[in-house]
Formats: sequence, C-alpha cells, structure tokens
Amino acid sequence: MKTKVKPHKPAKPSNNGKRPAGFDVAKIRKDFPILKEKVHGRPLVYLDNAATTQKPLSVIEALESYYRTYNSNIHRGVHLLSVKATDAYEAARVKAQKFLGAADAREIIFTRGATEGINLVAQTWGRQNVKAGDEILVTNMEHHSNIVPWQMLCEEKGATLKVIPINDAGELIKDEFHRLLTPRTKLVAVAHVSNALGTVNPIDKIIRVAHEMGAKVLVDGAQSVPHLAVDVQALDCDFYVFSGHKIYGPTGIGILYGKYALLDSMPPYQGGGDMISSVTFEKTLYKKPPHKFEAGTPHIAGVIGLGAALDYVTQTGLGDIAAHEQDLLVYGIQKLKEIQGLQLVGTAAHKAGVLSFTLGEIHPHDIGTILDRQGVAIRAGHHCAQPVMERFRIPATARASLGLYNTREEIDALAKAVKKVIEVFR
Ligand code: C6P
Repeated sequence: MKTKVKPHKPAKPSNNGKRPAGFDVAKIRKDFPILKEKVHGRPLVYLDNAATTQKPLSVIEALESYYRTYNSNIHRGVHLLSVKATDAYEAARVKAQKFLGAADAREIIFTRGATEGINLVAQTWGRQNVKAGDEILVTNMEHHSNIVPWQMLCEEKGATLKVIPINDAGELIKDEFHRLLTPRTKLVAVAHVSNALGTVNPIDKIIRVAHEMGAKVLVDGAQSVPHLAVDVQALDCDFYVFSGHKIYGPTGIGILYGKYALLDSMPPYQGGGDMISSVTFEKTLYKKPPHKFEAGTPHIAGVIGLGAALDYVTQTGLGDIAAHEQDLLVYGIQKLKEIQGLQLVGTAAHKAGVLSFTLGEIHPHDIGTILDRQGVAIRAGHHCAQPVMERFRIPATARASLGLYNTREEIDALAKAVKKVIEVFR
C-alpha cells in the first residue's frame, strides 16, 4: 500500500502545555467511588477508558433515585410516577440536544449505543437510499461497528464498500479520500476519533467535501464526545452517534443525532409500542421522529443516567477536560518513548488520549496481564479494529486510554509497570 509518511510530531496540548488552571483532578477523583478500589492489593490505575469509563456519584445517584422513587414506564401512564419518569426522560433528550448543539430535541434518538445508532441508519436510511452500483466510503481505522453494518448493506444492495487508506502515523491520506469520493458515493462513514490509534480526523473538512459531492456523512463519535466539544450544526454532519458508557454514563444507552428532514424521510427501524400513532390490521401510521425510532419500552434509567453524565461533563467543562487529557497524553508519550523496545502505534499530529503500543515479541495479552497484577487496567487486543492491525502488520496492541480523572502519577505507574513486563521477559 502506498502511503505518505510524515515525521511524528507529538500532539500539542490546546493550552500550550499548561495544565488547566481551574481543573482540580483530586476533587474530580472524589466523585468516582470506584477509584478508591484496590485490585490485587494495589491501588486501581484505570487506563481503559476507551473501552468504558467509570461513573461519577451523580450518575449512580440518578439511577438509584429513579429506581427508588419514581420507577415507572413513560409516555403511557396518567399517574404521577409515570409523568415524573416521562419528564426526566424527555429532559435528558434536551440535555443531549444542547450537548451536541443540535437545532431541535426531535433530532435526538435514544439507542443502545453507537453500534445500534449505526445499524439503525444502515437499515433505514441505507436500505431506502443505497442502490446497486452505489458506493459507501469508510476509513481504514474504523471500529467494526462502522464497517460491518455497511458491509451487510452493500451485500444486500449490490453496492461497494470503499476504504480511505491511512499513513504510517495513522492519519487519513487526504489525496486518497479525494480520489475515492465520486458522484457514486452515497455515504461517508467516519470515526471522529479512532479507538485503536487516537487519531482525531478532520471531520469538518471531510463533511464539507463529501457534501460538495452530494454524499451524506455519518460520524462515529464514540471516542470523541468524552474528550472534545462537538457542535453538529457547525459541523453540518447528517448523522452523529455515540455511546453513553464511554462518557461516564450507563451501559446500554446511546445517542443517534440526525438532521430532522432526514429522520422524517426515513422508514422506522423496529416496529412495536410507542412508535405508532394508530394501528389496524390493514394499516399502521407511525409517529414522527424521534418516537418513530424508539419502539418498545426504552432503557429509561439509562437515559436518565446519561442525562446526569452529560450534566457532569458539561459542568466540568470539555475545554478543561481536553486540556487536562492533552497534558497527560504528551506526558505519556514522553514517558513511554523512554522505554527501550516500546513502539507506539498511532502517532498522528492531532490525537486524543490513546496510547497504543507494542513491546517487540511480547504478546499484548501478556502485557495486559502483568500490568493488571500491578493494579494497572489497560486493554490488549485488536480493539474491534482488525483492519487497523492488519494495516500496521501486527495482531494486537496494548492500549492505555485516558479519562478526565487520570493523573500524571498514574502515567508514571503505567511506565513502571511496563518496565516490569520487560524485566519478566528478559
Ligand atoms: N470501542 C473499545 O474498547 P458500543 O459497543 O456500541 O458502545 O461502541 C462501539 C464503538 C464504535 N465506535 C468506536 C470508535 C468505538 O471505539 C466503539 C467501542 C470499545 O475501543 C469497545 S470495542
């Protein structure tokens, strides 16, 4: 594969290397009860935030309060508890709208997570709009969730899946994107931030160029929303998806944002209760979005918990979170680079808090296991991004990923634990 290789420049913190002044990480850590836990008798160093994040007390309490005091189904009951649950559920939709900068709360659909959001678009908008001979463009760094649903659709429709290649730093090759984008391209589906490499993709430019060619754009924001501020109107993306559990919220809940006109034109995803305005055996009429896409009793507690998580992140401030994590990233790159034999995978100039690495012949699962014995939780494997691993001709990486509660001391613990791995295999 022909690639353009740029020399690696470490990611620059957005605040010129200064730690954010008002950001008190010690205070933040007190909000997360799990961080006081010990594993194997050692203090927990949790560096697996790209897999899932820990939950602040405000989220745990929001879940508990719902189940303890107003557990009820929504949109159905006339009794007080149901009204309270419905109000909290719909208030969370407005929180998500504001969080993403969407024009209208009706553009926010609750899903099970990023995966379901992408499948929803593939099975509704995709089935309606993609025909034989059309093309869907993804990138070489996509998570399987942003590959397989499009592969399935292409197979069904006789369309073609095309892949934008990446260079040795893990950045999209711009010229290749321009070459691959044609009037046949119906959709560009791209990660905002890569889970395996940390690369932040220039989605603003991708969206603009794709629109000029007449293609729609879906952005997989699973790894971006916890780390950088997103404004879907400024971006002008057609669809944006993310998962609650990666942004300090519960599992099993996520968001699909879609432009209202698009959502309104799409057929429903699943049929059932709450998505209809009337049903007879002859004909069913559907509700308008977002309810058209929320069949059955939803994950009410999850939605309420996600609302609390978005409040938490908003109150903490995404600008400060990004600056804190960039400081840790630069520090982490420096610390890991000092370790002989360690190879960083993903060295893009614009990167979020992901430190993927290999240690020569030592298998990443062994690295992960030895780190775990020292209290350091990371992920080892292909990170559900096998094509990225293939691109770098490796089976797997060890991946430390940052969250807002991590500290420089934890990076030091990571580096110390990695050195221990090398000693064990010496
Ligand atoms: N990545 C990781 O360890 P779900 O499973 O639906 O919450 O998220 C899927 C998903 C989609 N896109 C990206 C970029 C992702 O990183 C993920 C989840 C986790 O990297 C679990 S595999």
